[in-house]
Amino acid sequence: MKGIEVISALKNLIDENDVIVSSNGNISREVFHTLPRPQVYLRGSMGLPVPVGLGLAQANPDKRIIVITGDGNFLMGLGSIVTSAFYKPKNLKILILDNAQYYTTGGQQTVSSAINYTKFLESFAIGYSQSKKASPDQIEEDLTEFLNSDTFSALHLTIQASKENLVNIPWHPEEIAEKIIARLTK
Ligand SMILES: Cc1ncc(C[n+]2csc(CCOP(=O)(O)OP(=O)(O)O)c2C)c(N)n1
Repeated sequence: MKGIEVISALKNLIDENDVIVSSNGNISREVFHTLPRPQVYLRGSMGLPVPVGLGLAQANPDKRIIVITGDGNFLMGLGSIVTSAFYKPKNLKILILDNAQYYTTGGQQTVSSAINYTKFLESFAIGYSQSKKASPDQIEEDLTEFLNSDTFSALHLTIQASKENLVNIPWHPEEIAEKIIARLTK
């Protein structure tokens, strides 16, 4: 499956109580073009989806914070998974979409293949963790289980690199922040 197909499968599983934090580059574009707006679309700031998600989860315990991150972004901000595992916010869900490359900047290889994600995530005693290949027959069930588990959760899915050429998000970071603050403080 492609990342955009996984993201599309989230459409029927989320509601207005959920806040998505998407990693910079292609994933933010896919989220912008596929899911209800506004969400926290990171732009430029690589490595920050998990730290931003953790902060939002701590500050908004009544909301479910769903981080959608590429493997490059996840690996760049790796320390924050340890901090998240320490605090274990039940409302923090981390979805890692692993295409083994920095697709956004031209497809350079990441070091993701060096990691056994099953063992890696389990080693932090994350309440719910899974690592598997995204499959059309299973995706809805996998996402439902991941989102509805009553613990801090992580789901690592291997995906195919996208081929979409989506137009960039037309909102500046300041605009994104204003819109999301308005949503969170409503
Ligand atoms: C600190 C920093 N380094 C490099 C970049 C350039 N950059 C933007 S997106 C990206 C790739 C992100 O890779 P990944 O999270 O795996 O997502 P994918 O593009 O594969 O969907 C890179 C290298 C950046 N924005 N910031």
